[in-house]
Amino acid sequence: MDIASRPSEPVENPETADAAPPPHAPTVIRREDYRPPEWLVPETALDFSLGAGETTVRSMLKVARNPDGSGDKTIRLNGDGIEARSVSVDGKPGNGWRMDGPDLLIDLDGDEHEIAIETVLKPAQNSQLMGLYASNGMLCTQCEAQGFRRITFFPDRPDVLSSFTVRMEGPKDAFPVLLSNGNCVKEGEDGGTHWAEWHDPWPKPSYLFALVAGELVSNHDTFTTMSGRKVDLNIWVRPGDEDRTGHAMESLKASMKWDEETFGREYDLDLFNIVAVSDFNMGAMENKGLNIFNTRYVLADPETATDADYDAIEGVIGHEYFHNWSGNRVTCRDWFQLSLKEGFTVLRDQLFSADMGSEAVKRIEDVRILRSAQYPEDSGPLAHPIRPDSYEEISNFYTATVYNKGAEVIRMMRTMAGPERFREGTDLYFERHDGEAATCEDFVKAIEDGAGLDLGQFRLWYSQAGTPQVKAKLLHENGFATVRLEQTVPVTPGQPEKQPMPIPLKLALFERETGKHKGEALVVLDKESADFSFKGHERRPVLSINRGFSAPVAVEIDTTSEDLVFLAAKDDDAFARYEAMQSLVVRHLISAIGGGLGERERDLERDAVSQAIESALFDEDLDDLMRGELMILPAEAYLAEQMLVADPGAIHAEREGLRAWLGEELQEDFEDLHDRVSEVPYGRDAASRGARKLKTQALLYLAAGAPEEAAERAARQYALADNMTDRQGALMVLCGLDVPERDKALADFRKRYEGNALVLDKWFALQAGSLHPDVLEHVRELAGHPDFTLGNPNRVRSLYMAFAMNPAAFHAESGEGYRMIADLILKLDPINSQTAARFVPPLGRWRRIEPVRSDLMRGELERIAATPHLSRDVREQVTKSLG
Ligand code: 0A1
Ligand code: ZN
Repeated sequence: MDIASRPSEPVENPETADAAPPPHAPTVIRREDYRPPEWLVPETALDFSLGAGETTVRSMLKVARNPDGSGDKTIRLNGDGIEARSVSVDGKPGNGWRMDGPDLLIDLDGDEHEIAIETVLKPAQNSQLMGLYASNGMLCTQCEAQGFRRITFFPDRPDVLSSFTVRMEGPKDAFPVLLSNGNCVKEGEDGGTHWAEWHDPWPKPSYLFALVAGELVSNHDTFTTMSGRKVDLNIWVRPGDEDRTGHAMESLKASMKWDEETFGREYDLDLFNIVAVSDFNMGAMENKGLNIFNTRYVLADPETATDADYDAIEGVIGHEYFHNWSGNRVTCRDWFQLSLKEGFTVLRDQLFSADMGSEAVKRIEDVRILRSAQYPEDSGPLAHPIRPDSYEEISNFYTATVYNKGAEVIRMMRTMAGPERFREGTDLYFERHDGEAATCEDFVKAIEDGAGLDLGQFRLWYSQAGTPQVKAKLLHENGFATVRLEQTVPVTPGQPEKQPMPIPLKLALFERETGKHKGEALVVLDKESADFSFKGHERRPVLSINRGFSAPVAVEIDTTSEDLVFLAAKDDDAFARYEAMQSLVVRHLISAIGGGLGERERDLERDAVSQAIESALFDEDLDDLMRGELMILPAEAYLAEQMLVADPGAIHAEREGLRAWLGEELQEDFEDLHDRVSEVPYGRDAASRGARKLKTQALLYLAAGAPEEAAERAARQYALADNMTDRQGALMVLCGLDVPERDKALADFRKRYEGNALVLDKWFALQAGSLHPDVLEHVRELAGHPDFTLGNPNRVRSLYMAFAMNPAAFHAESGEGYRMIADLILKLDPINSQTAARFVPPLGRWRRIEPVRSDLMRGELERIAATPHLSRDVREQVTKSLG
């Protein structure tokens, strides 16, 4: 390749230099500014000479003018922190190239050219974990959303699909395994160096490119697809970890089968590789044929992984696999369409997990995540529609809104169409857009056409942010039961006015005497208010609404505690039953927190809650997994959501006070329950998992109401545990108590799992998330622990995210919790800005917090904002949080 040396510093146009924006002026990218690419890249050949210290990348791009472009002769090749060592066009050292900030521009006269570029990377110094980086001795890549431009210059946008051939060579001892997308087509060796060439037959955008090189071993299996093709499956891990890959492999095969049966989607390569890496910013990545996973979503055995870990692995393996169609075969036109692949794929993974286990429990878990993570986002300064209109840093938009609310929006379409017609819609979507970079509008249109729905007004769910609030009231007259519904969509940043949305609500009317209803109805509230009448109700029925959580809205029902107790005991929709229980508790806690309860009222309300919990404890028709759900008190974040201005101290005190009261009141019941479930032997079946869930739930109540009894039981549970669920549950309870058993168990845990990074993460998280009064001090000490490092996102999250999500500690009146998180953000930003930015939203809640804490929180945000050289990630989040 010809070498044409060029200066690599940004070239400034002298005429516009004065007008150049100040260094920190944000560059806002807008959805409405989308233009098709001027140039396409039908073929890409990459050649890597691998080394952790230095890797050389030679790229050869066949580029072709886009007939849909405007005819601009300049091709923009994005770059980020890289320099071109050489550039040539059609075999000649290029003269016509120049830098525009980080991007490389070349003027091209004809319609087709070959561009060759050489870059040199330093993977071991890449602490951002975007692009090519070193992790635990191996080299791996992360390119979504804009990491490919840290490897080589390229039109790094999802609507440029290219057919990739990748050659890599490197020392065989350091990198015995060489992987990339697609199939390995050639390999060879020469002395201590070896090489492999991979070809991916499916054109893809650069964000789906991946490469892995390192010492890895695989758990190998096969899967025969619905058309009879045999696919080789490998899960690659560090030597020694292979015994913990069985569950991931089972989950993968189940996902492949499920997608064939449920969505008619067949895998399209002869090989599917998964690699587990220990340094990873997110959960996992769906690179074509070569998924890269955070180790925490791969490795599991009963001794080191909890039931929740097993479930998460199944869900994430499914999620990444399902992206092969919803994301890879049909990708996104631009990053504003992120929910096209993420919302849809989350829905697909939710349906998969529901089919693999308990549908009801899965639904409750999904709603719990939505309410504690997405609702606060939707009501805060960072609120955005599931299809945002603008961004500064796209990494900040991998949010609960785009993912989880995105899934709820598509689920509503499925609810309105019914599963069969919805499937016709998704079939049409895949058929129409296979091989394309599509938009959310394309998806809605395909569902509209395929399922036969009118989704005209429904499109508002894509453009309006904010959680709709629905007020429901039941009127009863002359044998008619009328459900009166009213909606408001709250104002959100940049959206002062809202239109009513179509809200599909499943409802049922229960007869008090029989405890039965005559069938479920689906009503769609598409105006500000509407009445829905049902005849044949001689006596006033009990209203059960938003059954199955048919719409992601907040419903306020004008009803009595008595009716809620009725539904909590009798509703045949598991979600609605859970919801009634939650409403009962939420309602009581909100009035108690507001100080508006007299002693007598408080006693009455507490009695109602205890009655509902008791009915859950003793209902023989309930399985234990569901019983466990009914026992979980509403999260403090969700309670805070119900208030215009929240006092986190009061919320915590009331919630824990209620738990302590229940723990005392029902002490014997909880002890009996703990005794009963402690007898159940370990198994992966639902009954055994349910027993483990209840074991820890019972301990939590006892810890609040009868701490000594709880400490003894938890210490015993810890000592006798033959699995991580029991051991972690017991340790969590002990961590919150000021008892000698606490330190003993913590020391044992650390020693027992020496060298296991994922379990050590739990050790950090349990202490940072505990109810212990000295958490702040513990966290400060743990930050100085030899095993703590800012270089590993899992470790950072295990200490600091657990802390930021621990309301009592984070919201300490002194403001020390806020200071700690702000200090972390500033320290982490230069190392890993993407992860640093994820810690801003907890501080961003200041407007909804009582004045003293609110000032302290805002003060910390201002301190961050005043710091020079912030990353774009942190700057965007902090500025918006203050704005
Ligand atoms: N598409 C992935 C999420 C993902 C996004 C960015 C990443 O960069 C660090 C990594 C992963 C998914 O939805 O699973
Ligand atoms: Zn995804």
